[in-house]
Amino acid sequence: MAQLTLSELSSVVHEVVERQPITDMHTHLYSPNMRGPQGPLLLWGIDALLTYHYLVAEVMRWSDVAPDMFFDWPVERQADLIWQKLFIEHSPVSEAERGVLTSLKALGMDVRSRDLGAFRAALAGVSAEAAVRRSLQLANIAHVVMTNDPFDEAERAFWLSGGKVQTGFHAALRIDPLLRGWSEAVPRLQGWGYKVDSALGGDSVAEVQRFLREWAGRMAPLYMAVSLPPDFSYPDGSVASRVLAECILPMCREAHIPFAMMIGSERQVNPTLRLAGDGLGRASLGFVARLAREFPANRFFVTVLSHENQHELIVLGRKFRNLMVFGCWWFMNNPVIIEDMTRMRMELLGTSFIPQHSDARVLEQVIYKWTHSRAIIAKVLVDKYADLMATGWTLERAEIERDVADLLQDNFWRFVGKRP
Ligand code: RAT
Ligand code: ZN
Repeated sequence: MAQLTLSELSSVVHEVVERQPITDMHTHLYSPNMRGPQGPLLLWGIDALLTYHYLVAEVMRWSDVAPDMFFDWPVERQADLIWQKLFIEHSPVSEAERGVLTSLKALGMDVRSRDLGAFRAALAGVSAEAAVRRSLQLANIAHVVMTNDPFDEAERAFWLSGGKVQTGFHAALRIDPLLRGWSEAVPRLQGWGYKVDSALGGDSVAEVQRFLREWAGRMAPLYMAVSLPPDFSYPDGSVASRVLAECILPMCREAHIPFAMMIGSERQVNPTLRLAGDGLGRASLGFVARLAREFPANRFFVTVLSHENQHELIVLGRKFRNLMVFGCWWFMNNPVIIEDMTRMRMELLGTSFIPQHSDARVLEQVIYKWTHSRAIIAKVLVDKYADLMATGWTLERAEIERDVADLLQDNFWRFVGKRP
């Protein structure tokens, strides 16, 4: 096969990155057939896009409406305010604002009109199934991993009735209440018939294991997952440490699935903002090394929310092959940080990491999140390949295709030990 010249490099890399189907390993999307008491669990469409909690936080900086009043409004009215304040009265340069425009453009809207009513009318009446087909195609996504919470009443009924998700959608079993709210989890587990107590005594360990085994059986998750606060540590004599070591990690081994730790979220820094009210903190990652070392038969996906923790996590990735660094999570999902993190990861880990996930909560967000991230990943790759060529090293298109497939799809599937 022909060796690439330096002048061909950029266009080939960008094209390969565009064409590579994605496995989006962490989203808050749902298979379109999943329904709760209020209807489909999936969010899609213009009003959901505009009321994304990232934009709710941003509109509160310009508006003096009381948050409680805002949340009582119908979603169209909330979206109207966000459009007015963030897109009309000020230029929408933040990443979440720009993202709405990238998605609208890809959906065929002429954003020059600034006519929210016209966008609403043009995008109305699309079924969940049709919307999913369109967005996954526009974003070139082959696989979507959901976030599935057995403590969430809205989705329990689907799984308990034996529901099966649409092809291309995959479950991730999310278990935050077990590790960051044990005392509230206990009565709920008890209510569902599990014999647990607040001190994790008696049969509690076996019963939490039974809970996890049953839910893993229902969902067939690709991994188990948790979001941890910045001050989480292990072991620290807490019930959480025991739940982790005695229930979660053994059940991950039994089900042959990795455990994903998303570290650094500080819940409800401003509770009046509800979902938009969470913040972040710098974590101490010694416990990650300890877990990777002491549980070599477990595999860990890890992402961290604080900029200051990124370098430390990458270095840990070099030490443990049972640790897979992934994504630019939430407040890290901004171009300046994505580029910095992707370069740093590549310089320290080669291509043995997963550069991004979308965290999309609203379907059409996958379009902008991946459009923006693909461009950055391609840019970093061009620089790195150009540096190789400067040494006299040669590259073929197939090698670039291999590397890009590793980054955007294969590293994930190899780590979960399954074939897509
Ligand atoms: O990114 C987000 O939308 C956050 O609100 C969280 O959901 C976070 O990604 C998480 O999974 O906890
Ligand atoms: Zn998330």
